[in-house]
Amino acid sequence: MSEPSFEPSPLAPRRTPEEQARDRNRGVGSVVSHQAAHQQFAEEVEYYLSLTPRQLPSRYFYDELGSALFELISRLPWYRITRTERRLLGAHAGDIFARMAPLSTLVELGPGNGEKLATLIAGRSHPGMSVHLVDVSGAALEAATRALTIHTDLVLSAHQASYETGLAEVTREQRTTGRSLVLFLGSNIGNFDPPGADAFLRNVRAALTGGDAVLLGADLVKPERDLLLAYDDPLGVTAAFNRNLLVRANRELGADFDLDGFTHRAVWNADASRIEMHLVSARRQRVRVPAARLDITFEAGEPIWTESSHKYRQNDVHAMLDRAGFGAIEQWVEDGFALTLAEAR
Ligand code: AVI
Repeated sequence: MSEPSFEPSPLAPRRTPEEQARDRNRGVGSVVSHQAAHQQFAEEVEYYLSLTPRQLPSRYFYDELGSALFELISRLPWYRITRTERRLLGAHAGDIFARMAPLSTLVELGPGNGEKLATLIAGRSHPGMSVHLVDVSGAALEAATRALTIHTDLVLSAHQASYETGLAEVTREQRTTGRSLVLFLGSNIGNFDPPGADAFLRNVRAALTGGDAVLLGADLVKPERDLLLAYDDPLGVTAAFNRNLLVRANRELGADFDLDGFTHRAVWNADASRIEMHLVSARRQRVRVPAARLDITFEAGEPIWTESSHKYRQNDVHAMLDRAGFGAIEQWVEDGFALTLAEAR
């Protein structure tokens, strides 16, 4: 399959290249009211399902059920990103804080349930350190705040906002003179396409000053068999996570996707260095999505491309950070996963 075509469809308002990069990358949309969020979901489904090949943006995986399914994925023996990263964070926290001294501000973009940050700060006191959690999901912010409340020496702020807006808020609020560290973990970077990842890191760099840093978690290229097991697990949890997009479209947009009519497929695209997830139509079938003004006939075998998860070589991570204006200080690697600390130049 070729790179996704992000040419605006005749159904969608024409977007600037910047807007397109923002649109297609998870978590970078703006936070809006419930009604506006519904409208945005409808418009994006209309736009992306009208592309060739048909697509659905992976950021819509994370409704309440999707977030719970992702938590389950992170416990599967075949999906090692979460566990390996936690081990690395626990093992190298001392080193990270020593290298970042005097650290006054920690910002986590997309904190999930807060466990990664909790692992990083466990067993140390950080009197008066400001910790900012940035996420579009109020539920994620609540869970992360709960996971961190035992650390009464921290000054905790939650920002229900896109990464961009949240970072800008943090910069505006900043009163301290120490250094800042931005965490972007879990290989969330891999869900951006390469131009989107570059744009995202450049934004992070623009919000920082020289001497601040980013801690980036990135999953590395590994044998295809291992990658396929991680994204098409024998228990079918990832398949459920993928198909939940259709459940969501049925519930929120009045669509009539037949869940049994779409099969989960994960493929390794070696040329683009990414795992792609698709939902493949099992037969020729008609699907209506009233709120998105769509009436589609899927051919048998026709895919909907739902996610790309890019995998890197250690040097790719350095190069990506370098392009954004960061110089790597240290990279810790274990079990096919790299945690890289890089300083803003
Ligand atoms: C959140 N993100 C980094 C996960 C990944 O590995 O791309 C989402 C995921 N998709 C399938 N399994 C997990």
